[in-house]
Amino acid sequence: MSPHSITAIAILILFAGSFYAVEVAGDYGSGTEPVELVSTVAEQREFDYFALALQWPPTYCSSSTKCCATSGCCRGEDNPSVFTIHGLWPDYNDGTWPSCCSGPAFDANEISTLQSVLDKYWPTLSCSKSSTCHNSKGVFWAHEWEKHGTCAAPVTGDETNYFLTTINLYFKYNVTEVLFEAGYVPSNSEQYPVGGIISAIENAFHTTPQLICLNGALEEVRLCFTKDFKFRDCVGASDCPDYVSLPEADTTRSTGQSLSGHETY
Ligand code: U2P
Repeated sequence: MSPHSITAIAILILFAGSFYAVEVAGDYGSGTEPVELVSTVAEQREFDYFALALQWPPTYCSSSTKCCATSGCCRGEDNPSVFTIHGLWPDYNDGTWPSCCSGPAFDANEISTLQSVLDKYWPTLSCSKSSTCHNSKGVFWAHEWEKHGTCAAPVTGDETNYFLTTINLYFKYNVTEVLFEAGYVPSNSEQYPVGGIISAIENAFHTTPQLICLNGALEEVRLCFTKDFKFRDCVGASDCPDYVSLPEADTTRSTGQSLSGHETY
C-alpha cells in the first residue's frame, strides 16, 4: 500500500471517532505476573511520537525457562541471533503512552500473508498468552495490535498497515547489522561498553537509541521517530550499566520443532 493510501486511511480514522482508554498493565511475556486490567472511559489524546522496540532474544530467553512450540526461544539451531521486533509503540512526550484505543479486535486473517516474516522477525519469546484489550488473552501480535496498534492508527492505519509499517522500519534500520559490523557480536564472555553501542547506532542513523538491560545484558534497543518517521530522541532514559553483554542464542533449547514444522534434531 502506498504512503498516500496509508495517509488517506489515517485521515479517515482520525476523523472517525474518539478513543477510549483501557490501560493494560503487565508485560506480554512472563505470564507469571497477574494481568491487571484497568478500564476507564477517559478519552485518549493522540500520541506524539513512535518508539520502535527491538529485543535481543537471547537476553529475554535467559529469563524464561519454559519451552513450547510457539516460542522463539525454543527453536534449537533456528533460535534467533538477531534483534527481533517487540513493537511499534505510540508515545507521549511526558513519558506515558496511550493504550487500547478504540478499533477493531485483532484478526489473524489480516496478517496471514505476513505470517512467515512475523514468525521469524516478530516472534513471541514467551509461552504464555498475552493480555488483549478485551479482558482476554491472545497471541503476542494480538496484544501488540490491540494495545499499541489501535492507538497508532491515526498514522499507521489498519491492522495490516500497522504490521507492514513496523516491518518496513525494522528492515530499513537494521540494528543487528550496525552492531555486528561495529564489532558488537554475540558472546557469552565479552562485555561491551554501552557508550560504544550507542555511538555505533548514532554513527549509522544519526539518532540516539534508548537501551534497556536485564541483569547486565542488553535486552532492548528502542529507536524513536516523529509521526512522519524521521528520527527523534526517545523520552525515557537508558537503564544499562557501563558495560553490557550481548549473549549468544542457546541453540540447545528446543521443542524439536522448527518453524517449518519439521523436527530440528
Ligand atoms: O517497558 C515495559 C513495558 O511497558 C510498555 N511500554 C514501554 C515503553 C513505551 O514507550 N511504551 C510501552 O508501551 C511495553 O509494554 P508491552 O508492549 O510489552 O505490553 C513494555 O514492554
